[in-house]
Amino acid sequence: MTKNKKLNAWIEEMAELNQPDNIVLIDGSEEQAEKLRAEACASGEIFKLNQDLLPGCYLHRTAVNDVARVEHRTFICTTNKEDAGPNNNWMDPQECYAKLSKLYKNSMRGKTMYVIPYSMGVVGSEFAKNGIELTDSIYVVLNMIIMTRVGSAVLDSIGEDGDFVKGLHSRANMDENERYITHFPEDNTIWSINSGYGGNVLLGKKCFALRIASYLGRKEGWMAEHMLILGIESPDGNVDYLAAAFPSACGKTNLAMLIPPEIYTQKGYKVWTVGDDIAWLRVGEDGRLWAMNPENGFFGVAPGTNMKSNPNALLSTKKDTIFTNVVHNLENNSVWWEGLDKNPPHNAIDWKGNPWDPTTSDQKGAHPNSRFTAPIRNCPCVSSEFENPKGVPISAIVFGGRRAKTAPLVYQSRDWDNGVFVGSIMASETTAAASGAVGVVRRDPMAMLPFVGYNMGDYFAHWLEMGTKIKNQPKIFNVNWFRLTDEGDFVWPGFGDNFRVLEWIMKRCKNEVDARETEIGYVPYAKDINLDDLNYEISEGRPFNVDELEAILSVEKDYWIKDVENIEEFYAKFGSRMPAKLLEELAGLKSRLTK
Ligand code: OXD
Ligand code: MN
Repeated sequence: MTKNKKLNAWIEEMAELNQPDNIVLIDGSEEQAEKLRAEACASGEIFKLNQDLLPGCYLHRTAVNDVARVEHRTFICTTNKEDAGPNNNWMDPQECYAKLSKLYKNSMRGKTMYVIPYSMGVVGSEFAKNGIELTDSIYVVLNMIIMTRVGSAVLDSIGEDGDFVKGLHSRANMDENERYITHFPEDNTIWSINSGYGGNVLLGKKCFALRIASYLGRKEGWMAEHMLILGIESPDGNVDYLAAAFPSACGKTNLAMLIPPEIYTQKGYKVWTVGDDIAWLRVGEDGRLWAMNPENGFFGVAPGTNMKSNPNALLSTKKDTIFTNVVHNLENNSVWWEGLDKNPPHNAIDWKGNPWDPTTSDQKGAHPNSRFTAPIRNCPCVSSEFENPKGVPISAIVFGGRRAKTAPLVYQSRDWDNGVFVGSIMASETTAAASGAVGVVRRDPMAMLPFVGYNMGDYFAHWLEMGTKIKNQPKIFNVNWFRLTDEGDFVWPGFGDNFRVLEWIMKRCKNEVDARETEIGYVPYAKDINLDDLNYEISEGRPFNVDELEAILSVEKDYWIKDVENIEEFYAKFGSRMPAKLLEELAGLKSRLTK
């Protein structure tokens, strides 16, 4: 089937196991993609939307029991359990292969197995990596064509003896009790079964570009991170880049495509998007840290996306996009979701496939995790450097979380090691919107808890080790857009106004502004965050002002002392794999707070 013997043998072996009726190689051509779209429309797997309103756009609905990533069914299979660490579910590789082989057996009978050659990064470039995904789903093929670079050019780049990550996906019988998302980092292999949901089946994304890539990065001296990448253009035309990690539901996609307040755009400031979810970071020849986005599309959450919250994301979905689990508006054969606008359709089908009318139904029309899969090239603010195979040089790394009180609006770490500590203690509090208790602190180091393909203690050590290799280190910051008043209102306006904080961060990187040294790091003086033209009412009749700013820049020791206890418990889970340096950082923080 290809020039690569190892690849051919593996395809044969997987076909023998799954017994598809046909095998089709995805060549990346528009003709082939169009044929597959027609086939999927005919079978009801996707629906063609109004091509005048949404050219090239389709709608898909997953099974109702299959709407999100399944962390409890996600496994890292390393020879030694310790290497997967307490942050991962573990299975012995041979045991897992044997167990899943039974589930895959004959699972593609009567179906076609598609062979998708794909590249994470610009095809054939030095920092790109190749993968092959075998799947029985046209929906997966069409999504992979948007999310990655797919086709024959990738096979050419793999050549006769090149390496590739082997991914096998079968929908099998969609039994959620037999759903497995498994990774074999020692063999560059991913096996996914009984799911059709993006995060579980688009194997280039979380499975390869984070879990397998983080393992490879440690071995090869680079980093795979759950980070957006953006560029800030100043009026003089200079662009500085930052990479930022946030847990889910913290506005990562919004920040990646932020539109600065008018007082800045009038002066000529702009934000350019390089990526919204994943960054691969390497040390460049110039001793700086360079970041590239290995993906080619956005797999964004639809609800809440509108022309106010994120016009660039919404505009990205106006053509060549696949919508999953949103409302099907039968009035004009388009799509709708909660938070799009105030005009829900009355003649519609909800995400479960049932007739839906918002005036009579108390159910949401779109699933809260409904998605759009859109090509990055559609984004009005896509960076000119997006296709640069080397990526962009990073001036600042920004960590963030959702904390009602503890973390100030922004602070800067003392140095790289302290910055690694700041990333390692990242946390979010659960909100009323999420299931489970409200206000519970969930630690999510570097937003990578579900995505590190090995022991988190070793991951921290790798971050520390990388610091020793970067001559011109980026500065490391932490932000918290989510401070609440005692009444539960957001103090900071967020969205585009977050640019005011990014401006301070960039000034710190250029040594253009002073800061106040505190127990946790460097915090801005309130006068140095530009509040010009900021019109925001925290609650009715309570305008945001410099006193409110002072309040959210304060370091509240009692909260921090409590947080230290929680961090101590969290660190203890990693036992002897926890780097001594981070334990020292924690002890240092504790002693500064209790002095
Ligand atoms: C995502 C996630 O879908 O982080 O990007 O869950
Ligand atoms: Mn993500």
